[in-house]
Amino acid sequence: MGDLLRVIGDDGSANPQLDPKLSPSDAVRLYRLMLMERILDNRMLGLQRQGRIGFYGPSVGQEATIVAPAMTLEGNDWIFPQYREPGAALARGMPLLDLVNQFMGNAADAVHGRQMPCHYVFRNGNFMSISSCVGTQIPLAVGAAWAAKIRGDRVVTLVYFGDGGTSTSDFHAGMNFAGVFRAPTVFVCNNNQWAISLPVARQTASETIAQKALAYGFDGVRVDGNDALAVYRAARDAVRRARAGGGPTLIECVTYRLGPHSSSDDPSRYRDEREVEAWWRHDPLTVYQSYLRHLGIWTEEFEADLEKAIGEEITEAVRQAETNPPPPVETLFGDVYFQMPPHIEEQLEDLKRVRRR
Ligand SMILES: Cc1ncc(C[n+]2csc(CCOP(=O)(O)OP(=O)(O)O)c2C)c(N)n1
Ligand SMILES: [Mg+2]
Repeated sequence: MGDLLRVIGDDGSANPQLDPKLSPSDAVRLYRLMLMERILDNRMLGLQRQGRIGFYGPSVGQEATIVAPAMTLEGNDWIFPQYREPGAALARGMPLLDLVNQFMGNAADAVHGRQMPCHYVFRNGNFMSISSCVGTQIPLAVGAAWAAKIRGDRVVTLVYFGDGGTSTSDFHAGMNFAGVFRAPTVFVCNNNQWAISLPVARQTASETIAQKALAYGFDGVRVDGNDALAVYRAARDAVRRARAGGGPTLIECVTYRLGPHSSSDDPSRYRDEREVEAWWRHDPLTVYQSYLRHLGIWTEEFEADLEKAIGEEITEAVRQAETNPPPPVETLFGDVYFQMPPHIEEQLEDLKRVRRR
């Protein structure tokens, strides 16, 4: 359990025993989604600094951990995200424009600007709404899986959470319940070594996070979270096992948060830049590029074309999103009551009067 699962070797070849053998189109799709997430992060942080979006939580360094598990799911499966998974939402088919509308909290945002930026939802892709509260998505994923099992649906739920999330009582409740009821849930822990300013060594005294699964009666695997093929392989096996009635799996993806916790954080205040530099040498995009190069797919020209296409796609989404007005203030009153109580109705009328003035 202490060993790290790796598939991509130093020369870019995939270990033949472990290679998930992606089709060439899936292999490229995986890379495109990771690169999209990287470029999107840079652009959105830039927009946040310009005051065009309110807040942003980047996922630089964690792209493999985020995108690969989402790609192993089927259409009826569900994702219960943490808050750093735009690549997973895009993998579920969320239009980029919907994502950017949510970051801007404008009138076209599916959640009407009521959530923090970066707390998106994609109902058509069974991508649950994001909750800031650390760990709350974990028992929800297990409950949904259990419901599916009772109904006899062959549905798997996949839940993302961080190393910090493993210290919550929700982690315990979810893991315990999943173990007892053999819920078809795949637990994906992004162990990015930090929970804002708290290092993982202060989070848990366990040698690994994966080993915690043992106490709940199911398997835990520890994966190089910057090796997209290793993450894919572990997630695919766990999803298959869950779907076949074999119960849950915990996957610990050992990775690193290369950027700040969020646009409101300055990590130079609490961590050594040399640690960050060391992890940049194991950048999941570079690791995966070496695999694609080994396959004869990746060239500098391929990269340049892809970066250009993604850049243009984002520019266009931002342009369109910025043509949308803010949500009308009256929407504050919507979507809560089936029948609005009189005192709330009165407040709405007051608001309209004030606005007319
Ligand atoms: C219940 C709860 N406590 C504290 C916070 C403040 N908070 C937001 S993110 C975070 C750290 C989470 O770390 P981790 O689970 O490792 O996820 P990461 O941000 O590293 O992806 C904290 C403490 C919160 N949102 N909810
Ligand atoms: Mg963390």
